Amino acid sequence: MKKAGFVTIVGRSNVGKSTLLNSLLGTKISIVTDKPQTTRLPIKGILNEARGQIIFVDTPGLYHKTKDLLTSKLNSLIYQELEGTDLAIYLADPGKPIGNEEHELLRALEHLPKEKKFLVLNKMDLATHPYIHEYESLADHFAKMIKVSAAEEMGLTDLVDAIFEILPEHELYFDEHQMTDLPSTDWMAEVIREKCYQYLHDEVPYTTQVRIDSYGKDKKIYKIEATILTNDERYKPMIIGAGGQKIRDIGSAARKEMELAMGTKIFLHLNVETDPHWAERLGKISAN
Ligand SMILES: Nc1nc2c(ncn2[C@@H]2O[C@H](COP(=O)(O)OP(=O)(O)OP(=O)(O)O)[C@@H](O)[C@H]2O)c(=O)[nH]1
Ligand SMILES: [Mg+2]
Repeated sequence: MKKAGFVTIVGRSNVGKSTLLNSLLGTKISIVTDKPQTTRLPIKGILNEARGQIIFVDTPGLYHKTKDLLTSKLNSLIYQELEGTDLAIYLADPGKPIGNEEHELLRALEHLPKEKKFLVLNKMDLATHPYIHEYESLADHFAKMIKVSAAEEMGLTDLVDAIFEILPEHELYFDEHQMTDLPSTDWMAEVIREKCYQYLHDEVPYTTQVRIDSYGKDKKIYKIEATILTNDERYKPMIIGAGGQKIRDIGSAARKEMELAMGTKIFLHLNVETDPHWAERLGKISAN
C-alpha cells in the first residue's frame, strides 16, 4: 500500500510557510507577500508521487503584534489544524530571534510526540542567519532538523524524503490528480486579496476581504464578479483610488494571474463595499 498523510506547516508570521507550500508543489496555491498575516485560510496542497500522497496544510502565521478579532481567529485556526495531523513542520526564520510567538508555538507542539515533529529552518539562501544557534538548540525536541530555502528550492528533496519515511501506509485521501482542496471561488478570492496587499498600503489591505458574487462562462469569456469588502467606510476611497486607478490596477493584476492559471480569457468586475462584520464570519469559510 502507498503512504499518505497530513503535514501541517506552522510558524510565526512571515517565516515562509506559504512559499514552502508553493515550492513543494511547484505551483502557486497559497498567496505570499512580504507582510505578516497574509494567509487566512488553512490551505491544503496535495503532493502526489509514486510513493504516495502528502497533504500539506499551510496555516496562518502566529502573530501577536495586534490584538483584534481577526488576529485571535487566525491564531486559533493554527491549533485546530494541529489536531490529528500526521506530522507538524515547525518552520522558523533564523534571521529573527526566538520571540513570544515561537515560545507559544513550541508550547503547543509539546502535545505532539517527538516522532511527529520536524524543525525546518528556512531562508538558508540569505548570506547570514544571526540567530541560527537559538533554533539549532531546539533540535532535541524534534525527530529531524532540516535546513531549506523555500524561495530558492534548496533542501526540499531531503525534506520530502524524510516526510515519506515517517508517513503511515494509508489509502489516498484525495484524487491523485488533485492539487488543492480549495474550491475555485476561494482560490479566485485569494488571488484578488493578494493583489490588494500588493497595491494597497499600511493598514488598508488588512481591512479587506474578498467575496465572489458570481462567475460563469459566456461564449468563450469567463466572467467573474467580485466585491472587495472593507470594514470601514473611510478605506473605500483608498481602495478605489483617484479616478478609480487603484481598483483598476488590482483588477487587472488579478485578471492576468487568473487567465494564466485557468488558460482562458477572463472578464473581471470588481466592486467595493463597506462591511464592518466580515471578520466575525471568517471562521465559517475555513477550507476544511
Ligand atoms: N530569502 C528568502 N525569502 C523567503 C524564503 N521563503 C519565503 N521568503 C520571503 O518571506 C516573505 C514571507 O513569505 P510567506 O510565504 O508569505 O510567509 P508566511 O509564513 O506564509 O506568512 P503568513 O502567511 O503571513 O504567516 C516573502 O517576502 C517571501 O518572499 C526563502 O527561502 N528565502
Ligand atoms: Mg502564508
